[in-house]
Amino acid sequence: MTMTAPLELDHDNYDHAGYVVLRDALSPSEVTRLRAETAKICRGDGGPVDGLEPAGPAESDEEAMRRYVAINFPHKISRAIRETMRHPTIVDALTRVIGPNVKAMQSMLYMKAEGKAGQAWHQDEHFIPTRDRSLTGVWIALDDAVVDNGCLWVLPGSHRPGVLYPDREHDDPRYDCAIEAYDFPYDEADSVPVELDAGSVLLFNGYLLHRSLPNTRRGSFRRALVNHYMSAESLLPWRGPIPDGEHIGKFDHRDVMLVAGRDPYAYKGTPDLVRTYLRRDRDGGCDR
Ligand SMILES: O=C(O)CCC(=O)C(=O)O
Repeated sequence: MTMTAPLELDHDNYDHAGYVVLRDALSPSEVTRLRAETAKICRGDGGPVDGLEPAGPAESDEEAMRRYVAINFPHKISRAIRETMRHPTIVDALTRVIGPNVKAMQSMLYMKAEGKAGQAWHQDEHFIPTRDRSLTGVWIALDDAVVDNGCLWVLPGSHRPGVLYPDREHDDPRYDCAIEAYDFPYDEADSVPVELDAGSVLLFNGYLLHRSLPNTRRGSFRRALVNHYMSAESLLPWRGPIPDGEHIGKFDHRDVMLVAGRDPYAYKGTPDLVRTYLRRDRDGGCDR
């Protein structure tokens, strides 16, 4: 892991807009390593992934990656991903927006090949509720992410009221099966695409409204590693989205990884609860 100089982080702008871009936070070799890891995991050679069919010897890495939109909790099987979650440049920025004590609780690895759906408007705190509103997303581009391959879009400043807007199921074919937020006091016309070069990072507040559109670029992928963090001081009453629907860690989800400072709840331990699994793909229908 290369140690890079801390990047400029304009705190006022982060507080105002709800997000900041860390340009070239990862080196080209770190991106190359994560791309290779993505192919290995999709082939079934990176460790157990619930729902994944191992690729045959005749299948190329591209074919293996094209089969799936995303894999949840890849850090549970991948050292390269755990190391990226502790990347010094990213952790430095996190300590400046969250505080000295920071833990990670989830990772998602997107392949998002051409034709794969995006995700409707949502706020990440809806899915991962912290007690102190410290949830912070770190979206790492592993390919250049632009509008036509389905980069993220944000509604700047939408985190500021600290309100979780209503949500509902939807039938919009542009988006995957996850719920959509609605009835928020922002105009979609004011949203902005966050185009990133591979290796750059979008760091964003857990209340920020964001979405992504489908990948419509011929033959492309829009790979990204997305990790979530919060203050180590907060309990995490998170019903983890594990495939069998069990509610894990009802009051304080502890399958967490400390990335900075100290964990005041270390005495509770960090049980290994969550498994790596394939994200449900709209192609298979949204069984509602
Ligand atoms: O990368 C995407 O397409 C969606 C990611 C997202 O919305 C999230 O991580 O909350």
